[in-house]
Amino acid sequence: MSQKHTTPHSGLPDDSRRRFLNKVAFTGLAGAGISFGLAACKDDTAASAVAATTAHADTSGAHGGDYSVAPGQLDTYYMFSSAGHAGDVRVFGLPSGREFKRIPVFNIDCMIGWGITNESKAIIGTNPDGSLKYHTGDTHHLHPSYTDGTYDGRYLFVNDKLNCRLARVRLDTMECDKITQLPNIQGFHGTFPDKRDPVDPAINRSTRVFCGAEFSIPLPNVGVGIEDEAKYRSLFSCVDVESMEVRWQVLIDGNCELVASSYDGKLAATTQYNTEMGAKYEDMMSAEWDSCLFFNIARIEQAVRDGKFKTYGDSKVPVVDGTQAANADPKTALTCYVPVPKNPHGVNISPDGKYYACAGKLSPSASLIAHEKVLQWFDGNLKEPREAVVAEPEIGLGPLHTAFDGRGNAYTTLFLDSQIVKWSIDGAIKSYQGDKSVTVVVDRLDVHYQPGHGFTSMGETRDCDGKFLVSDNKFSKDRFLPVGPLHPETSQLIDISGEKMKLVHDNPVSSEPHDSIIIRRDIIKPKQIYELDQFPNAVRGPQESGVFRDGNKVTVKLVSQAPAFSLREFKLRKGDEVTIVLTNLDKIEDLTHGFAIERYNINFIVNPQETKSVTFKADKAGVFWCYCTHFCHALHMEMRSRMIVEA
Ligand code: K7E
Ligand code: RUQ
Ligand code: CUA
Ligand code: CA
Repeated sequence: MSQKHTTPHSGLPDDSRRRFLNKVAFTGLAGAGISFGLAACKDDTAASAVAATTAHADTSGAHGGDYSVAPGQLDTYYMFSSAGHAGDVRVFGLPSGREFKRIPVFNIDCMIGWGITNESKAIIGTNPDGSLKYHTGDTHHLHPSYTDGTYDGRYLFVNDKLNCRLARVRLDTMECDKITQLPNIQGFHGTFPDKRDPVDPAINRSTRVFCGAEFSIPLPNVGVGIEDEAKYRSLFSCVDVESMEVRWQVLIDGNCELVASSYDGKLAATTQYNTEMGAKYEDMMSAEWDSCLFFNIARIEQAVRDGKFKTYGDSKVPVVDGTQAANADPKTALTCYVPVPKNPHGVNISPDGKYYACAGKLSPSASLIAHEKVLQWFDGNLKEPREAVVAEPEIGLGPLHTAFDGRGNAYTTLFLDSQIVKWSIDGAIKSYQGDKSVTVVVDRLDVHYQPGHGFTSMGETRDCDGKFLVSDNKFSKDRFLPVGPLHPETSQLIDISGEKMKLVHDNPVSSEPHDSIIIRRDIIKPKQIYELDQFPNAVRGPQESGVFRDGNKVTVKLVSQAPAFSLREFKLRKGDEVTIVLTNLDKIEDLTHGFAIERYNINFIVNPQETKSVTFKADKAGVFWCYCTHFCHALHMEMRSRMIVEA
């Protein structure tokens, strides 16, 4: 199997389409009045050096070669992806790219009954009248909990940028079990759990989740102080892994975007593209320099314990002061603002814990910040925060997110160039120190088209294995059969085990994954069957089923056992407030039943040994068939009950 590598300069048919997209992107930027000397980088310097080496067919045997997963075989990795404004989380297998499951989180899902059952409504949150508080969400960043610097298979945390919520997904059931709303902020974007406690060495696992707020708002946001945009603020938040309560927040200058956490637990980082604190995009990109902002976790928590905080509005969450003016002395500072070129976006820590790579939309470079040097600054041993930057290679246009292979290379997505650029960390550091003989950019691969995140197998852990990179591309354009105006996106699997990156295959993905993580399959230990006792309202057998009336409040308890529900029928009166409690008594793996009520807008499933409930008003008289929606048995169609509502 040989793989053709193309370059932006190769003149292959592919080229014109790539250029078209580039031009569109540039026109937009030019219209915005940007000039930052990108032309040199684009056509001649960095790119052409690599063009010479990539414009040939790869016949090297460096790559494994066989990526197929034969029928009946299992994938070697799980890939968990966010879903953007679809609001869910998706589970795929790699290397096949097959989609296994969508985990509803902030969206409503009529198959599972997410947003319909009482249990899911309690997690999502309801208004006093019982209606759902939110029906929408926007998931961007998901990261699992860590123990000893690697994934422990407990939880996955995912953000909702739209309504500022953090959700926790249990990895054994792959279901969301908690959602917390963050106060005092808007545009909750970057999300990352910590990897150990900064102080207590016995706590070598995630106990906090860090959350970056991108949009600034008046504090408190209650309709006063709206005119004075200069007073809008953004906060950085910390949520407790177990209780999911917000522990503390930090008031900062500028905004937060993406978030990273250190392996030693001492620091969290966030990129800041709006150090200008502008309310219009022209203002947000007016400064040549923005920042990567570091938080000293131990000092922040000490300040909270010492009572050095305030609160805003109704929120009880302690807010400490991380502004520059209040943190001028490094030895007591809670925050360190490291200047980086304009409008950075991604920030990712290398698997050895030494470097943060951050890169942005409006500079063709990546900045490499040394973890040790930031700690030195906090100790008072580094003059300027900028001295923590140890490399700043020019890598191409529109660099966004960086991934690692554990062999000293970084892989940055180039949104405008539609490429993955592989660069040497060591080479970049030497080059920054003045050694012009070193190679910094070692490979480039075209992707199709306009990548957002790129991420590698186990790449955000100490167990980074350097086997695969997936590029999640925002545009698929001509890569798949057209399906109307809304195209899928392209998720491309790339073998990074050899010297040169090799494109393995394309998968269409429904909009819109942002970040994903690739986990070795042995880490995830999914449950096949629930335990009856997990559910306090479980109906333990047909003998417990029946209709229980208390005035006009009626509870209907029933069980499912293929191919029947324990009640063939149940009688109600029009106007009753009905709660249906259904336990699936089947114990066989994969034997799920559904429960849907005609005309009543009720639909949910119960997995083996699971209990769910729904509450609604019996506002229509008549006979309404309740049927099993989930194919379960040869008599699945016959698996029904009758809801009789008397006038
Ligand atoms: Cu670059 Cu929300 Cu991670 Cu999208 S963000 S791609
Ligand atoms: S029935 S097997 Cu609707 Cu044809 Cu499904
Ligand atoms: Cu039970 Cu289908
Ligand atoms: Ca800026």
